[in-house]
Formats: sequence, structure tokens, C-alpha cells
Amino acid sequence: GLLLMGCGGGNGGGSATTNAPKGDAPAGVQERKIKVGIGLNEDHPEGQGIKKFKELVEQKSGGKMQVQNFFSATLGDDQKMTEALQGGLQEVTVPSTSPLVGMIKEYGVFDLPFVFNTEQEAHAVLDGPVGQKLLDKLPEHGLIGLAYWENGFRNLTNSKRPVNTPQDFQGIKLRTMQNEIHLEAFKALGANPTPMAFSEVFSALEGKTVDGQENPLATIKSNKYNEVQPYLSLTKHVYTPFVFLVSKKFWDGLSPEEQKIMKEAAVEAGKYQREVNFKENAKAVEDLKAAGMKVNEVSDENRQKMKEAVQPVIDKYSKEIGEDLVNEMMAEIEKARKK
Ligand code: TK8
Repeated sequence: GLLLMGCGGGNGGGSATTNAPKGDAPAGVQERKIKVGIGLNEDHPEGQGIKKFKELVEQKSGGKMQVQNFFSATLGDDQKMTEALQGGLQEVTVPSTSPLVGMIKEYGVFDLPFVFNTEQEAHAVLDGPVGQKLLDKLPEHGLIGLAYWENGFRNLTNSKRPVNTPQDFQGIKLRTMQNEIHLEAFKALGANPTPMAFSEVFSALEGKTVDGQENPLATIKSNKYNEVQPYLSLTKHVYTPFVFLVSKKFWDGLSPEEQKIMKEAAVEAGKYQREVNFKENAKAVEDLKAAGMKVNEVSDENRQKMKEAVQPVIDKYSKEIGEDLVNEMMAEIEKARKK
């Protein structure tokens, strides 16, 4: 099972005893306290997303359900917060799906590199039957999944050189998420990957424990990786989502009305978050250039060569995940491409 180790400072603190503003609470709604934690900063689109979630829950519950947001991994990293949800010590987190793969291997469909070409294709899969099937696997692990939010296409930064071709990955010490598909894919490209929790990445880059990392542009900007990474290569090598998770222990104690408020708010805030994310990703590349990063595009031809280099990893993990599910996802993507 998963370890529930010391859940950190911010977790137990019942310091924020805000009085619920008076409003008309709908029937079946009691006073509730909901702690939400994410690894990213308040200014990141995900931070703006959980602020929207708070606003919506408080509004829909007439101020009875109080949301307290914790940013920048103050409650811990994705894996630790997920365990806190399972233990009933925290109510909500919105992690990357990638570190969940150790627990639910099917989530690995979103770690297969070079599968999606656009955000729209990813949304079609996430919001369709494949996404729902994966949410349905969460309750047996003590988790409820309410929606998918957007992390997005990941791009490479490093301190060695611009990466244009598969050869350029050679020997780059690279931080990856705690996910074996990512690890193997970067090995296949000739890099030297090492898994690490997100909150450790900046200092690892600064101290040169690793040469590089990969994340969507909004994160590269919000976490100021430009201060410690000269090169940004627009590899778009994989699209990874966020999943909105609720502690099942908490969820099971809610009334149907309260569950409905949570669900609606997670979905509505998710739509907002995807819009903010899309705009921010488009703007961030210019901001990062202006901040001095050397940015290179990767040609379709070179992306294709990178894909060929990782094809054995795609094949191996498609079998492990289950070919039926992978084929179902590919069919959904084809459908979205024809639209
Ligand atoms: C933030 C993480 C982050 C992810 C990573 O908690 O670890 O690189 O991309 O966004 O979920």
C-alpha cells in the first residue's frame, strides 16, 4: 500500500477559521471545510483554476462550503497529496496523471509520447469514454475523479544545447516525473533521465544535479526555469493532463446536493482553467524569449524521428496498459482529427 508519511506543516493547520458569509444555502448543504493543494504557483493557470473552483463552491453553497487553497506544494508534491486524500487528511488535489501510473497503469495512455497533435484531440479523449473509464478506476483506490484539467504539451529546457534532433538528447541529465514510461522514453532518446518530485526541480537545475527538465510553457515561466536554463526546445513530446481528485473518505460523507456542487464547480472551473492555460501557453513563449531564453522550434520531420526512436517504448507500454484501451484512444483521436 501507499505510505502515509508525515503530512507536513500546512496540513493540520485549522488556523483559517473564516466565518461563512450569510447567504441562502441550498437544502442538504452543511458547513464544510475543503483543503485544496497543488504543486504549482498561484499565478499559474492551475492556480487560477482552483481560485475559480473556490469562488464557485462558495457561491453555489451560499458560503457554507469553505475552500482553502494551498499553492506551490506547501502541502507536498502530487504523490504525497494524493496519499493524504486517500488517508482522509486532505480533501482535494489536482495532480498530473503521470505519477498515478504506479497505482493505475491505464493512466499511462497519457504518457505515451507523440500521440496527440492538438489540445482539441486531447480534450476529446479526456472528456469522452476513455477519460471516463479511467476516472472509474479511482474509487477503489480511495479517490474520486471529477474532471480533467489541462497541464498540456511538454517542452524541453536544458543547459547544454538546443535540442532539434534525437541525437541532441545524448547525455543530457534530465529530470522526469515519477513515471516509468517517461523514464524509458528519454532513455531511448539517449538522455540520462532521473525521476524527481516537482518541488525539487528548480534547485536541482540551479545546483546542476540535472541539466534539464520538461514541462509546459506556462510552468517553465511561472517557476522561472528561465533563470537557470538557457535553452528551450519546443519538442511538444507528450501531452499530460491534470485530474481533479477528491478524497473518497470526504466524498462519501457528503450529501448528494454537496456532491453536485463539487462536481459542477470542478467541471466549470476546469473549462475556465483550460482557456486560461491555452492563452498563457501562447503568450509564455514570447515572455521566455524576452527573458533571454534561446528558443528553437522542432520541425515535423525531426519530431517524426524522435517518435521513431521511442516507438519500441510506445509498443512495450501499449501492451502493458492494454491494447484495447490504447486502440480505443487512437480511434477517438482519429475521430477528433476529422472534425
Ligand atoms: C505540479 C506537477 C507538474 C508536473 C511535473 O505538481 O511534475 O513536472 O508537470 O505540473 O503536477
